[in-house]
Amino acid sequence: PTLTVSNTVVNANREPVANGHGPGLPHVVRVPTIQLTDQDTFKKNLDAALPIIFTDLSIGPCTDSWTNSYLKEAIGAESKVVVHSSKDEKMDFQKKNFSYETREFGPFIDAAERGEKVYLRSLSKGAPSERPTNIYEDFPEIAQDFRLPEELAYVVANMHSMPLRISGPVTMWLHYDVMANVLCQIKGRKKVILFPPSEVGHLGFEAGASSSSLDVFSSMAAGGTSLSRTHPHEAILEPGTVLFIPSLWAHTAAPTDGMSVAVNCFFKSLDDRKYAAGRDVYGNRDISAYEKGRRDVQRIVKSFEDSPPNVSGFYLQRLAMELMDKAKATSAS
Ligand code: AKG
Repeated sequence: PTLTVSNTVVNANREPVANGHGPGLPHVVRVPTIQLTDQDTFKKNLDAALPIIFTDLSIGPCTDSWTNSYLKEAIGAESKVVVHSSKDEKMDFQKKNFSYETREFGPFIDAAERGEKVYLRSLSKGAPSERPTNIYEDFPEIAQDFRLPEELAYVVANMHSMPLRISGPVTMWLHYDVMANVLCQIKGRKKVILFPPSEVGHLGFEAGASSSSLDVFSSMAAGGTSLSRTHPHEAILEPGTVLFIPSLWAHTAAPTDGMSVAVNCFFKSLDDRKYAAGRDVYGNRDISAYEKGRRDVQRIVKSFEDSPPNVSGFYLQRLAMELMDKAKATSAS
């Protein structure tokens, strides 16, 4: 789509990363950083739907105060958290190469600091499988140190959830969220790789899944993979910076030097009626048109069941091609 807002705002320095080119390598784009000074600029960036890093926002004293010992003291070293624990550096939701473990917060954060492969993505304390988490309700002892500044008033007004994320050196699997997101990096540095929604077909997502097993960090360094047809957007997050992740941009993240502490805020960027009715604890339940579309696909497939396989295969392919043409025309418009 044509951007109607100034390029200096939404498209600032959206340039190839210097060493991102090589035979068969993907074309890596650096996510630009801007100083966000007002709510209007945030809204323009939201409408442009491109990732961008905001600096100089007042997100509260957490960037200084959230030392491990402070967090332990405030949250309680013995309070229980459910964390992902993995043998592999790269966690994979599809292959489930991690387990969910209930740990005491103190030993958990010590383990993250020692470099163990653990990851806390907080859940609602009262009703983890029913209600989205919110740091103000689930970690009130530390939440007052974190705030969303007025430049992000849109996020506050359309909030879905606010998970606390504390991790050792593990990679969050490639996934997309249906909610838009501002990822506030508080401690440690992190690299996030994001892909435009139009490139979802190259990223190894199986039908109906919002996560993929693709090892993005390794594949980016190797030529001739399916990534050579993609444009990974690379964001380096320093403590105190805030990454806007537009809805449906697949992303994966890894701390660059050990431990990471972040809070992210999922918020609605679509008309309320587009979202699936009912529960969405993680902010990644697909929109209702897609859920209905998948049921329609099942019906279509079923309607060919009494045809010989060569006939049903032929017509299912023709239908798939028709849908692909529509998808391409829509992405390009
Ligand atoms: C998200 O905010 O949706 C993420 O996936 C963040 C992952 C991370 O920061 O570890």
